[in-house]
Amino acid sequence: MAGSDWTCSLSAMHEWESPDYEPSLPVSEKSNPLTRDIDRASPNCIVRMLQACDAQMFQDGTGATYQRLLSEQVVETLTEVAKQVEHILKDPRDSLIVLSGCGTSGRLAFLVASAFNRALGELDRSSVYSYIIAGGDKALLSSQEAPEDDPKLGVLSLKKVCEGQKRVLFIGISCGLSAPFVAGQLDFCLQHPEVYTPVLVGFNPPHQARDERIPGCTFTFRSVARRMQELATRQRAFLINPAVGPEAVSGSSRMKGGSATKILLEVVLSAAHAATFADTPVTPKGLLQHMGAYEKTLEITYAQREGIGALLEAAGQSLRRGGRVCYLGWGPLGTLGLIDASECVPTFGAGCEDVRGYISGGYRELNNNEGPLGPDFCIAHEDFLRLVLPSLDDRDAVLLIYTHSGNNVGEVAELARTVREKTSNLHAVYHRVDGDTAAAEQQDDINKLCFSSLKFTWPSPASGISLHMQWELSTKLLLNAVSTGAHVLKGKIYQNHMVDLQVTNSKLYRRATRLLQKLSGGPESRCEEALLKAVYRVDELTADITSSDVSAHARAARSGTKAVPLALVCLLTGRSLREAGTHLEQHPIVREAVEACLS
Ligand code: S6P
Repeated sequence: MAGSDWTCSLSAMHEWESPDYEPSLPVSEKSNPLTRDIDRASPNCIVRMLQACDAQMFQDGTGATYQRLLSEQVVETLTEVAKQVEHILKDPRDSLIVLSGCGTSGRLAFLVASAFNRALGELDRSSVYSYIIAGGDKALLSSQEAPEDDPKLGVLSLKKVCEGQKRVLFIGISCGLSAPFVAGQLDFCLQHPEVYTPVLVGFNPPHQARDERIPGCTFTFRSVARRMQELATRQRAFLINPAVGPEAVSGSSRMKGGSATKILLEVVLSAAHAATFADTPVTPKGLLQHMGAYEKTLEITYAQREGIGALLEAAGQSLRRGGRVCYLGWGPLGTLGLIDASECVPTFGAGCEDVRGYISGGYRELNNNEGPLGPDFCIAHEDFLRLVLPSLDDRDAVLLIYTHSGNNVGEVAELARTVREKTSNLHAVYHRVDGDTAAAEQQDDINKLCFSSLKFTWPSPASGISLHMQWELSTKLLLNAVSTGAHVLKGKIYQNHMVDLQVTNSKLYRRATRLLQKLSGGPESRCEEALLKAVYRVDELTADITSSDVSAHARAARSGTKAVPLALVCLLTGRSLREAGTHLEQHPIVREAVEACLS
């Protein structure tokens, strides 16, 4: 396809909602008809596809198969949950609001809990929010996929955080309604209603929640979601689960799933804070207004789609030439840079150095529970200057990410000068309020140093809506577009699937098997067999292997690479593992390797 003339028809926007469209898959795992050809699209076209995908978040739900972000029922539940939060804020003694999730969902739990604790701090109030991320704080900055499968670990970490509390509002986030870690926590809450009120945030209807047996447990995610659904009628549990449409890269819930999580949580918590501290009662109308501000955020962000396309192209070129992409950020936008960069490793099989984030102030600014995470996780600008700058050259792209509101434009200019001595591949992305001319001179200096500068100008906010949260969402969308687009340009995606995924937990194992079925046309049993052979690197499966469970396979998969592409080549060509390995060596770009087999 696709060139520059990609247009998105109304039917393509809605195709995924048809009951006949990939009926066996939950919404969060379906492939998006809008991005079928993203692997061959131009940079501008990629941005337009991502824009259309993101716009699906706010599609009208009237008469639709699924409830949506703005559906009456969803807004009603958000209102109820906001009131629960308000109760706790008004009387926070022995009470806690816990946000928990795995991978991106845990990262957003951290980001949102931190922001609202900061807001409380500014009002001289003590913190009320806690976050839990499966695998602990190092999962904020790296992929820890295995703990996601461990419901007991989920319960243990919840008990630890809630020790001594008498009232806990627990918000469990699992975009796919699938993570056993979160299912375990929700089940524990349901068993202890005298303390815990559970809220589930995700983006599938309950009947599409994962129903796979969880080893050692009597429940599945679906059975937990069903129990919550029953209790929801009495407001003893809450389900916030609008559909936002399939992800641009199938299953990559860091994108829309993460954005929608951020929107929903912020809408709820902002409303509760306004009710408690600004005497503005929680109402569905108020919540809808907040949502409207986020919809506007998408518009303002994608109005710059050509600028985003240029950034994505620069980043893609760097990766293709073996260079690096570095995000240098300030404040929460810096945290978003750290998060986006760390997700490239599990999402695209990228190397740790391919895309890296650094934040001004390092761990002091990040303010995570466990503090500095050791030499493998260097995140401060000083670390960038010490470890990266000496070897930086024009192949590497550097993005400065900041706002004009934090009094740090001078610091940005200084860093820009230092980086410019090593590479001209320097870009600025910044946000400012319309009419704010402070720091204009320093910005001029930065513009002169940078190859491109992307300026986002925002209207002064209506009351109650934090501009900072809109800037964060805008930055998340932009960085997701840059890193996803850059890896698409590098040839990491086939159609709209990530083929080279690591099967390091049960969700990824099942996704890989399905993908092999789809791309090879073979039956499930043959595809799983091929996958296992590639995971264990054997041409014949032993009884030991076939009698092991998925968690053992996921453990084995941690030590190898390219299992899924290898299995696919074997399935498509009938070659042995060794021959398939040679084929992949000859075609290091996964998309080309697959196409060579198919042609
Ligand atoms: C997705 C990301 C993953 C997920 C994690 C939790 O792009 O790479 O780490 O966030 O698997 O998924 P879920 O469905 O429980 O939110």
